[in-house]
Amino acid sequence: MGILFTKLWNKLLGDKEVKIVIVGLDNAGKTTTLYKLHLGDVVVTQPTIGSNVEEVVYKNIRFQMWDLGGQESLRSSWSVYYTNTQGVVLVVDSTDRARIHFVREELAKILTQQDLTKAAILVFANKQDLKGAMSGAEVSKALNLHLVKDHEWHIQPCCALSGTGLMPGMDWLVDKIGNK
Ligand SMILES: Nc1nc2c(ncn2[C@@H]2O[C@H](COP(=O)(O)OP(=O)(O)O)[C@@H](O)[C@H]2O)c(=O)[nH]1
Ligand SMILES: [Mg+2]
Repeated sequence: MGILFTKLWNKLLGDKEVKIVIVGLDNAGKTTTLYKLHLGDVVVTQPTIGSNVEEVVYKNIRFQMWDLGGQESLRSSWSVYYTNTQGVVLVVDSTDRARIHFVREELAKILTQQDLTKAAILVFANKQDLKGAMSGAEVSKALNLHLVKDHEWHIQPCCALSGTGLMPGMDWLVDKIGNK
């Protein structure tokens, strides 16, 4: 996966500085996804607001990741994190039907962020290996993605544990960012 990814980035992005944020509720599979991409060591940073942001810098790309929800103090500082972000990866636990409405609300808030008006949104419908997981179409519907007209978005079913679906999703995102 690492080598493929390198080729992809080299082809599309050159030396351009890129920032991608990975968000989702706790337990969605964000850390698993980031590690599965084999980009290098993930560094946990301690921002002044006191919340953990995991970060990996890979070539000219900065990935930052944090949990959505439960941290009002973080939310008020979101704009700090979203500055210069070209791509957002939203990781969803497709088996977590009880909290999907919460993800929808969080996504709606993300989409209103001034700093993200041009960002492409990739949604990973994760944990497709588990019985009872919502399909990509179901997650899409539950998140009201069809109502999102002012951002480019894409939904990708995946299994972060095995890596299935991760590259097609990142491929889409890189393509969108590279064409900007
Ligand atoms: N079955 C299954 N479990 C997964 C998948 N992705 C993540 N997990 C598990 O879900 C739990 C939470 O994953 P983690 O990456 O820590 O979530 P985070 O809180 O969003 O960073 C861990 O036990 C992972 O092993 C997946 O695709 N399938
Ligand atoms: Mg995590």
